[in-house]
This record gives sequence, structure tokens and C-alpha cells, in this order.
Amino acid sequence: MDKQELLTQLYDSILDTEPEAAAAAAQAAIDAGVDAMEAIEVASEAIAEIGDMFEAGEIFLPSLMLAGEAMKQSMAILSRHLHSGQATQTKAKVVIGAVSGDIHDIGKNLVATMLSVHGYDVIDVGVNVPPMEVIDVALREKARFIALSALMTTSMPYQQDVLNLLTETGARNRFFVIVGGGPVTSDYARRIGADGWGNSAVSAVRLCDRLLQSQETPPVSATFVQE
Ligand code: B12
Repeated sequence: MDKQELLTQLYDSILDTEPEAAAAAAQAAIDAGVDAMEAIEVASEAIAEIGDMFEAGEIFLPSLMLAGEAMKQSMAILSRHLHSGQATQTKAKVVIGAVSGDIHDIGKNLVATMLSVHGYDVIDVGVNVPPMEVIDVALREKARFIALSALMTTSMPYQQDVLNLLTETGARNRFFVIVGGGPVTSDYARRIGADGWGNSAVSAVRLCDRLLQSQETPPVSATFVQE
């Protein structure tokens, strides 16, 4: 099978909601030397299409769950093969999590992986994490960044809650707070006073690099990195 066929196989296995086939397709792509990032992009297109079909009422929750599992299993294989291409020393510590009410973790996990292969020390606090818990971990770990993922319009306000709590507790200048996830726009990031926004795992790395290089103290006027 050539590269295009392997990528099509991966795409179709997610669209057909088949976790085992998705894992096998991901492994086959890696074995054939396909670039992991390219395969992740193809898989992301498939899961975005699943989201659209779910929203349009063309598929229902069980299929959404199976497709999510297919995506997750293929990501577990592909993300192990992401490389930074450069020897790095630890740049800074990042505490990352999906905010309260949100259990979507595929994108967050990708962001965490990309940051860690690019030299960041990443502490993943998981999903559905209450605002104060994220802050407690960031304080305890002396992190430089708090990265907040939200995939639903209903969970986005918790990103703002983290920022508000940081301000109220006098800790706002301790962390760069960056936000992302499907419905989170750069406008929204600016409105809630985040330091940065990115629309992909690759942009998250650029964003953190840029904020670090700025040598400014948070809060800063938001930096946006779009891929
Ligand atoms: C897979 C999926 C699921 C899986 C999740 C599996 C998992 N372990 O994550 C399951 C089946 C569990 C699920 C459940 C639900 N889901 Co769902 N789900 C999706 C789907 C199809 C894909 C999400 C995904 O993984 N995308 C792929 C990744 C790679 O992309 P990403 O997450 O956007 O992340 C990238 C960028 O955004 C960015 N990024 C992400 N985070 C961050 C953070 C920072 C700091 C930065 C800089 C960048 C960044 O980088 C990532 C990598 O490039 C989306 C549709 C969509 N278009 O998003 C719906 C979607 C998010 N789900 C939706 C809904 C409604 C639900 C449910 C409520 C369904 C239900 N009735 O139960 C539940 C909610 C559960 C909960 N409380 O969280 C809606 C949300 C609508 C809304 N209100 O906004 C969506 C949009 C579908 C739709 N169109 O209706 N879901």
C-alpha cells in the first residue's frame, strides 16, 4: 500500500468508528515510514467530520464514542513517534488540563505530547479539572504556564474562572495562561484576558516559545498562533 492509501485507511477507520482498525492503520502508517504529524492531521480531519455528523444528527452518541475511541487509540500510537528533531533542554514547566465539565482529552493530550517533545516539562492534570485544582498544582510545581483546553461552549467559561481566580488570589503574574480547544477563538482568549491562544498542538509550542522569549511578566496582551 502506498502512503496515500495508508492515510485513507486511517481516515476511513475513524469515520467507520472502528477502534481496532484505527490502531492497526496507525501502526501500518508508522511502519511504512509515514510522518506521524501528517497522519495525525488526517485523523483530525476524520474526527472533525464525525463531530459535524453528530451535530447534524446523522450519527448518535454510541458512534461518537466509538469514533472517539478510534481516534484515541490511533493517537496513542502516532504520538509516540513525534520527534522534535532537535536536542532540547527543559524550557519551562507547563501544567495542562481540560477544564471543569469537559472530558475531551484527545487534543489536550496532543498538545501535551508536542510540548514535551519540544522541551517543556509537562504536568497533565487530566480532564474535568476544577479551576482551583489547576492553580494549586501550578503553584506547587512552580510552573511557568497554565494551558487550558475546552471543547465545549459550556465548559469554556471555566477558562475564564481560572483567570479570575488567579487575579483574586494575587497569583496572576506567576503564570502565562494559554487557552485552546475547538470552540475557543482568539477573540475569546483576548476577552477573558488570557496570555495566548493557539489552534493546534504545533501552535501551542510556538506560542509557549514566543511568550518565553518575550521575557515579559504575565499578564501580557494576548499572543495568537494559528497553524
Ligand atoms: C471525540 C469527541 C468526543 C469523545 C471524546 C473522547 C476523548 N477521550 O476525548 C466523547 C464521545 C467522549 C465525547 C463526548 C461528548 N461530546 Co464530544 N466530541 C468529540 C469530537 C467529535 C472530536 C473532539 C476531538 O478529539 N477532536 C480532535 C482533536 C485533535 O482536536 P481538538 O480537541 O480541537 O484539539 C486541537 C486544537 O483545538 C488544539 N487545542 C486543544 N486544546 C488546546 C489547549 C491549548 C492551551 C492550546 C493552545 C491548543 C489546544 O490543539 C489540538 C491538537 O491540534 C468533537 C467535534 C469537534 N469538531 O471537536 C465533539 C464535540 C466537542 N462533542 C460535543 C458534545 C455535545 C459531547 C457530549 C455532550 C455528547 C453527549 N450528549 O454526551 C459529550 C460531552 C462529554 C463531556 N462532558 O465532556 C460537541 C460540543 C458542542 C458544544 N456544546 O460546544 C462537539 C463539538 C460535537 C458537535 N459538533 O456537536 N465527544
